[in-house]
Amino acid sequence: LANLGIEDLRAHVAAELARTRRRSTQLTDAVDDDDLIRQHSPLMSPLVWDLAHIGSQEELWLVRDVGGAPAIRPDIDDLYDAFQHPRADRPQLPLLGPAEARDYVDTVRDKVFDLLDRVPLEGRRLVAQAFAFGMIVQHEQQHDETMLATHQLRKGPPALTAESPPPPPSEVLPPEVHVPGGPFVMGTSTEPWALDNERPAHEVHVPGFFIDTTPVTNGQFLAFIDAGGYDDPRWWSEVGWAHRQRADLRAPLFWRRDGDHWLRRRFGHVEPVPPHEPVVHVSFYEAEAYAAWAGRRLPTEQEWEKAARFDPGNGRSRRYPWGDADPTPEHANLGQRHLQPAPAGSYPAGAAPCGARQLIGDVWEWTASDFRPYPGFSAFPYREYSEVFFGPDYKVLRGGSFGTDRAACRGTFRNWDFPIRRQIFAGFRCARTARDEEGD
Ligand code: AVJ
Ligand code: FE
Repeated sequence: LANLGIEDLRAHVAAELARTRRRSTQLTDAVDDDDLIRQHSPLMSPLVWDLAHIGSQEELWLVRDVGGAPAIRPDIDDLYDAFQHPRADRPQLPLLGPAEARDYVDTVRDKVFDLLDRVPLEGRRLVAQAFAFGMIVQHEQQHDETMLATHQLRKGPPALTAESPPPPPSEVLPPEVHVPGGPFVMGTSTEPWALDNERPAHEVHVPGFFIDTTPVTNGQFLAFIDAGGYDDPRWWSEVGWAHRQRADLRAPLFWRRDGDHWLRRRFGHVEPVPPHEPVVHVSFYEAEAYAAWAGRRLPTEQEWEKAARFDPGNGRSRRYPWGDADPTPEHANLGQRHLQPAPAGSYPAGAAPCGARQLIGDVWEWTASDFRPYPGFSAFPYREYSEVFFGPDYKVLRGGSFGTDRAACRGTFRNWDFPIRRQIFAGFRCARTARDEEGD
């Protein structure tokens, strides 16, 4: 992207906007109007809110800010401001109906395509102007993942279809891989569409550690359940145990015991829990408890990024585990192509230099770290994107899931959520500090 000429950049942005809108349309056309305006869980907005919010942000950031054009619908700004209304309250608002919301996002998009043809994307303004378009693509993609989570919470017959992921290669992988101690460059100052919280690039010193080759699987997580892990406060932090008690947690969200085995609900299908698939829909607290039971811990965000990006051959940090090339379907399970994680050990072409697999795609991975600014952080373009979330309340998740688009996922990408959250497509892998005799 950084090396594209201006016309190529315009064409790239136009193609990404169109590709993203096709996904939003699929997610909202898959159900009827009743279903679009209904709230499927107090944790989520009605789908029709997400759709009009996508248009509203696009109007604010592109049509008005970049284009300097007058407002199309100044009357609805407040309805679609996520800070004004918590998700649980959104169904009570006088929202645009499904037909109005579709008309609105189409109107905004027409103006954005006009703007894209005439906006100067060269010189000093290129970075800010092009970034605004990239940010809007990513924003819509993020809401497409949120809408996918709403689909997962929705009761009733399946509305979405997708191919199963390919089977994993039949090799025996080591359970963990080593990452050498020493400095590495975390974050980025050059990735064109990186958001403010991924910036700037900075050197960090990370002592040697081991990290799981793959995310923790359902089969491994079942062993924790069978060993009474949910009933043993030894494995849980104090706040984690309090939450486990209050919320009566006994298994990942969407699991149900059926005699002596477990079933899970996945986009309207009920099926036996597949043992080789990465576990998904667990909170940070459950991930932390599993790791303690396994005699290990969650990786810090620094460890995760070093495992994913550090190339010991030349000391550089890669854009992705496999190198600097943009993701393809051979590298990672991204983009809602498959509506489930691929079995552990899949995607050998996406392996990191350390040997870890599936760091990008499949499931978001909880890290041990709070969401904090990097040294030298500066909010861009708004404090509300990241800065207001910094602090101890949110934990960082890395790597993206099967529901994340490649435009909204990089080796440097940082997601964050409350540690109790389970409706997101989150799993984890474990780590441990290298002992002295294991070298650094
Ligand atoms: C980065 C995924 C936590 O969905 O709350 C969407 C992204 N910000 N609209 C979210 C976002 C504003 C954000 N996450
Ligand atoms: Fe948003």
